[in-house]
Amino acid sequence: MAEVLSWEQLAEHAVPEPDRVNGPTNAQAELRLFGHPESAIRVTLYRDLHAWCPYCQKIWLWLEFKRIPYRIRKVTMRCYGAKEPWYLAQVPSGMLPALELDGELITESDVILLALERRFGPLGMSLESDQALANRQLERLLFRAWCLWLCSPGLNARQQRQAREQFRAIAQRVEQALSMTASPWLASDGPSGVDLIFVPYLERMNASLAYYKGYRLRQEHPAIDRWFCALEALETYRGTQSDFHTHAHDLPPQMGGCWPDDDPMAAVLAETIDQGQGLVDDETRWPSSAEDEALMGRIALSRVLKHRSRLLAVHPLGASGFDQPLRAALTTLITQQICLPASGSAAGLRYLRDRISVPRDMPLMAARLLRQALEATARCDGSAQGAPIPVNHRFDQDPKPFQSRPT
Ligand SMILES: N[C@@H](CCC(=O)N[C@@H](CS)C(=O)NCC(=O)O)C(=O)O
Repeated sequence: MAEVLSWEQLAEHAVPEPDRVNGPTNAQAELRLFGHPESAIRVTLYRDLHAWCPYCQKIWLWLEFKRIPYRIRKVTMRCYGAKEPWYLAQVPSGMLPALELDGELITESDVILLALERRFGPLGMSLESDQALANRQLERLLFRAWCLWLCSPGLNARQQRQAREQFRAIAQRVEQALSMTASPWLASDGPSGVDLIFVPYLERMNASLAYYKGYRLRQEHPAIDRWFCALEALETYRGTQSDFHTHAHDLPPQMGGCWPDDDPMAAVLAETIDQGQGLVDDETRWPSSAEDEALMGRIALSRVLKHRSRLLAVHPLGASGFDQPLRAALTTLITQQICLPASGSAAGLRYLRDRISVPRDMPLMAARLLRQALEATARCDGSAQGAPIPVNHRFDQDPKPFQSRPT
């Protein structure tokens, strides 16, 4: 067993905060300039604090790919906590996203995308072209087949098979649409606006169908896998990408429940995801070298150090009870050597493992390494689990204590 490092020793492995404003796409920024002066800003995006809302992700990706300077104002989604009154005063329904463009407030993600396209020009193929319209309809068809399968309680074995086959048939139509071009994309010249419209739900389908249905989207549909691989090669996409653990547990309150099929593969994949192992190849096929991994471990460490006092204060074991186990897990993260945590800390370590939110807190790969280190440390102390993750809400994920500026 390795010796548990002190906070001062751990801090020696931290990396400096990246440039949130002009650097790579990230969930923490409140201002994005892409090298322009602040006076060039014409856009404010109202987006959810968790960087989880699929409709916000479309707009977020579009602005990032087009490198349009913009401000971000973050708003709490209902299932994580109370909605900010200043936002309700502007958008009484409280729905996200919203966008201010040259002083005009616009809601509804598709309306927002069209307004942005008209003001700044399309990203590749226009969203109003016949081909894009057909693809957008296909995206909604796939969405409906997914919802029917994932969110219908009490399906019997025959209905589960039927729902699976309905989904498969529409996913095959998406594959056909993808094979119309020589590139991995829906339009030939790089990711276009219509590709971005597919991103949020294909990402959520990929995660939730593995977890609840044992259906491995990327294995079943090679053209969709090629499309994901091409996306993952882009740093801009990776900055917005969530992981399977976050999606599997953030979807139920949003969707009104997600229901597992009686499929042994679903149970195996769900357990692997819950333990924080990640699903290599299904979740991401972005290759990471040993060097990348070491850096990602240090990024995870730095994110924990930044929020250390709040993390300890809100933890069920309390600051004094969780200080040593957390340092033990972080030591493992950095040194790859197992450290013994204080007795009785397994549930507390797993509580944190289950409450890392991607990309709100850190990138996918950093979170995977941190979850793995927390689990490996917890195992030294036994099999006790943290409080179950709620399925009707995620108030356990209220980000307010971690915000740098009051709302
Ligand atoms: N049709 C809307 C749907 C937007 C939507 O459903 N947003 C959800 C989040 S994913 C929302 O704001 N829900 C209220 C809340 O969670 O606070 C659009 O495309 O913009």
